[in-house]
Amino acid sequence: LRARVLEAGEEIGGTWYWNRYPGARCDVESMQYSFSFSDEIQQEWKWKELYAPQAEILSYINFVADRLNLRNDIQLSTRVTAATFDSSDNRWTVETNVGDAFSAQYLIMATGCLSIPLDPKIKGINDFEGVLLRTSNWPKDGVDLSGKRVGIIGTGSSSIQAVPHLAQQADQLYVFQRTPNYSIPAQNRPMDSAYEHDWKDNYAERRKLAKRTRNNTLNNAGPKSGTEFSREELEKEFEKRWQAGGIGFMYTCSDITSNEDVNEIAADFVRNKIRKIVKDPKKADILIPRDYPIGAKRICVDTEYFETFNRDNVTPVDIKSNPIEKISKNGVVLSNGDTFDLDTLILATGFDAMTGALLRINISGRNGIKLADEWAAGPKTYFGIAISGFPNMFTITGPGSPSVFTNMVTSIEQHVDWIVDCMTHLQDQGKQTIEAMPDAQENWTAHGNEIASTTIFYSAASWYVGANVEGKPRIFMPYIGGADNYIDKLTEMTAEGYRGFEIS
Ligand code: NA7
Repeated sequence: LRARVLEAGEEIGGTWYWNRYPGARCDVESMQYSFSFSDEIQQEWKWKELYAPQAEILSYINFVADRLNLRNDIQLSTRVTAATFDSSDNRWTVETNVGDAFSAQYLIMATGCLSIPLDPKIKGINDFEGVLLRTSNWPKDGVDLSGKRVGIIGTGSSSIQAVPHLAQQADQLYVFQRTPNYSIPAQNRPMDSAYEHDWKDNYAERRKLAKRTRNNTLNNAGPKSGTEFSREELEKEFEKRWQAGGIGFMYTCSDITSNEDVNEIAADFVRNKIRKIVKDPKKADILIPRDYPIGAKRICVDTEYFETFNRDNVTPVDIKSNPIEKISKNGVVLSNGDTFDLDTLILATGFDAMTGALLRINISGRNGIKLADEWAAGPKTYFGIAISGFPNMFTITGPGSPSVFTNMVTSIEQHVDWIVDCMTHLQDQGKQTIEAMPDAQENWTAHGNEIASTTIFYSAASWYVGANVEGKPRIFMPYIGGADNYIDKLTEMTAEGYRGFEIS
């Protein structure tokens, strides 16, 4: 088989190419957030920090592409606009914005879970006469904000990482916050060489162990349920996790996202931390999340986010109780008439997650059915890797797979391996198509929804459930049953002769 990679960006790197705002950093440890398929590569690359910044990950991706001589197969600055399956020859035609029409037997959608940025629908946004920036497409040469009055809308992971950096430069920084977020300190530090060597000496074993966890990451998942601890003991455990840093906090106990009482103790622990860190009680009051469970929106990981509000030049602005009325040519105007004159306005307002990139391509499957119609009431997939009615099309980390709840690199590798094995199987058997059967897809989707319904995840207006996009169906999109269980089920289905697929 020959492969052609079509990429919208001017360079490779995906998320790590686009999201180059100051402070952008991974929240999975570098030693784990890397490819495992080549021991040579994982031994050779040297990570400089415990959690890698965006620029380092982008260099790593480029290093891998060069090392494997992949560039000749990649066509940059090319956005796929349509993909159409033709049953008469069982091939896909893939059209692009630069006028290509490729014919392909297999179509692999590696379009990303968070790749379609959203601008807020705020009146007058185009009237702003200052500089309008987006964390999701930051100027490549950086921006000098010294002496500037800067506003940032949004307080998700992107903003929480950017704010401490913006604050150091800006004359005044206004953080427009609709929903306060829970955030855990990364406790990032330079890579300790003994730690690096320990990982490199034990990579094969560690990678295997990581795949036996719920999130494909070794971060000391607590085996115990929160109910086995007293409140005091539980708080001690949370303190240990807080000191260790990172998303491991959300794995302190096994039921943190399913037992509301345990979740509330964790949430309260973080609220108290915010109260202690932020010296001005009025600012702290704005920044404390109260009305949704911790983890129901993706947990944030920061470096001195809350501390930054102790600076005189940083002001949190509550736009929940006093929403933005409009953007004027000078800046932001709130409903009560308060105005904030700005030189620069930054949008950190999130993404059309999981389905956004797929639905922006006009995908037509067997008998002309449209993906947009099939998913009108929410995404349906078989294992998040295939869609009924769309033969020979695969989705990498698609909705219905653990994806964003895991170390993405590992989940991507698992899907890539599965797809390659599947195509090899078809070629070996002299078969032309593979297609998920509707009932298998129904069962898988129902299974995912059923697990999600036993969790706290429907209790927040998050992108996990599509709540950040007007009119998007409220369906919990990732698979929350655990990466370990997922891969067992995928392996079992495959071993049973690709149960639930029709191969012809
Ligand atoms: P997120 O986490 O989706 O955050 C977007 C933020 O923007 C969030 O605070 C939103 O508030 C806010 N937002 C969105 N639209 C508006 C409008 N119209 N007005 C005011 N505020 C708004 O995106 P990120 O880029 O930070 O992070 C995405 C993922 O990347 C993250 O989860 C990690 O996986 C990495 P809301 O909470 O909806 O009230």
